[in-house]
Amino acid sequence: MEYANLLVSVSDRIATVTINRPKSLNALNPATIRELSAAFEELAGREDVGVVLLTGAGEKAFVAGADISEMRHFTAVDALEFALFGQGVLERIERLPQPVIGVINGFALGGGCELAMACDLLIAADTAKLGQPEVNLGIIPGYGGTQRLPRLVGRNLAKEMVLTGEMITAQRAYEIGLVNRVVPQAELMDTAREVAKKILSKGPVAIRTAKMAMNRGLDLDLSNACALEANAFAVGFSTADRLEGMTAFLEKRKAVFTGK
Ligand code: CO8
Repeated sequence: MEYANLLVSVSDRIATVTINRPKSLNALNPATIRELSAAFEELAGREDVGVVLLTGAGEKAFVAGADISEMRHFTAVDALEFALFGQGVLERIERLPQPVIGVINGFALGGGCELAMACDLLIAADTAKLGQPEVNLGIIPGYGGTQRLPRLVGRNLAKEMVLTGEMITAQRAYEIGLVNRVVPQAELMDTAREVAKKILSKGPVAIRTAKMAMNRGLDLDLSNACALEANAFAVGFSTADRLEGMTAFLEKRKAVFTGK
C-alpha cells in the first residue's frame, strides 16, 4: 500500500514504518494518523511480518507531536474526535499481534512521546529528547500521555514531565525506564534490527501470546492476570513449536520454529 506521509517496507520478516514529514519534524496531522491506522491494520494481518520497527524520517525527529498548525483551528469537538481517534490508533499499535519496536531517532514530544509509549520497547539515539510539552501550548496530552507515562515511570516522575513540559535526554529516559536502550545515532537502526532478529528467532506463537498476556494483564488485578497467563501458557502446549523447542534443547541443537 502507498502512503503520502509514511514509508512502509518489509524485509527478512521485519517491517519498517517511517513517519515521513521531516519538514514538520514528522508532526502528526490527521492524515498521518489515518495512514498509521491503515498501515498497522494491514501489518496485523501479514504473516510475513514478525516484528515492526516504527521510526521517523531524518535524524532530527521521531515525531515532534501533533501538528500544531492544523490543531490550532480545532474546535473542542474536533479535539475530542482527534484525541479519541488517535487513542484508538495507539491502542491498535499497542495490541498489534507482532511486537513493535519504537526506534527513537530524535525528538519524541507530545503525541510523539505518546506514540513511542504505545510501542513494546524503545531504542533511542543518544541525541533523542523526549517530553510532554503540551502545557507550553495551554493544553494537556491527548493520546494517553497522562495515563501511560505514570504507568511506565511512576506517578511523580510523570507529573514532573507533564506539569513542567520539560524535555528529558535519552540517557535520562533510560534511567527512569522510559526507553530500553540508548545507542549512538549511527548505530540506531542496526541495533533495532538486531533486537528484532533476536525476537524473530523465537517461537512466533510464544512471542504473540507473551505480548498479549503482558499487555492485557497490566489492566487486571494480579490474581486474574495470572489466570490469564496460565491459559496463555497452556495454549503454548498445543503448538508444534513447543515440542520442537523442548526437543531441540534436549538434543542440544538450535530449534527450528515454524509458527505452528
Ligand atoms: N507541529 C507542526 N509543526 C512543527 C511541530 C509540530 N508539533 N514541531 C515542529 N514543527 C515545524 C516547525 O514549525 C518548523 O517549521 P518551519 O521550518 O516551517 O518554520 C520545523 O518543524 C522545524 O522546527 P523548529 O524550527 O522549531 O526546529 P528547532 O530545532 O528550533 O526546535 C523543537 C525543535 C524543539 C522540537 C520545536 O520544533 C518544538 O518545540 N516543536 C513543538 C513540540 C510540541 O510542542 N509538541 C507537542 C504538540 S501538542 C501534542 O502533541 C498533543 C498530542 C495529543 C493530541 C490530541 C488531539 C487533540
